[in-house]
Amino acid sequence: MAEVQRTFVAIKPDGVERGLIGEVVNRFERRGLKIVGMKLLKVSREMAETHYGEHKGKPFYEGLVSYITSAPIVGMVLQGKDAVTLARNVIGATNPLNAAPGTIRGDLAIEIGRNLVHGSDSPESAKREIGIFFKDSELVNDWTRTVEKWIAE
Ligand code: IDP
Ligand code: MG
Repeated sequence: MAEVQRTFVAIKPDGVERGLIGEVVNRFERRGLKIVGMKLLKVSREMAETHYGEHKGKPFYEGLVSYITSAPIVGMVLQGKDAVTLARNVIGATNPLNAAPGTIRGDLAIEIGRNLVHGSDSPESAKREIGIFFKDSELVNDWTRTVEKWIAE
């Protein structure tokens, strides 16, 4: 049974610098996911270390923290049935070299260290990541879209 979930998606600094905010947001909107939170922010080193804690000690970790803190990101909370998997599928494989055409990374990126977008990998990660980037008061919890019945049964 499909479950309504929330996921944390971020347009990373390369996406913001390259003027791809609209292009990326558009892909999630068109797919049918509901945006319940969105903001532009500069990620602090502390936030980056919390968010990417699982990668601490890996060879790419320092570069990753420096990349994600180098320019603003756009953080989003997206909601929908199976939102976590759905968003990961819209984003594509971690290494853009292996990302399918039609995915964000497969269409717009070429390298793993500049892969444009982040998406939570599980409902538990989503919960944790949403908590890093958003206060509950910044999320719209009391909105039913009028188009909802045309997107999901
Ligand atoms: P994901 O973003 O698809 O979930 P993860 O394995 O969780 O992929 O890695 C987090 C991020 O760390 C990637 O999106 C990418 O920006 C960066 N990263 C992962 N592996 C490498 C690497 O080998 N070199 C450079 N950056 C990497
Ligand atoms: Mg990940």
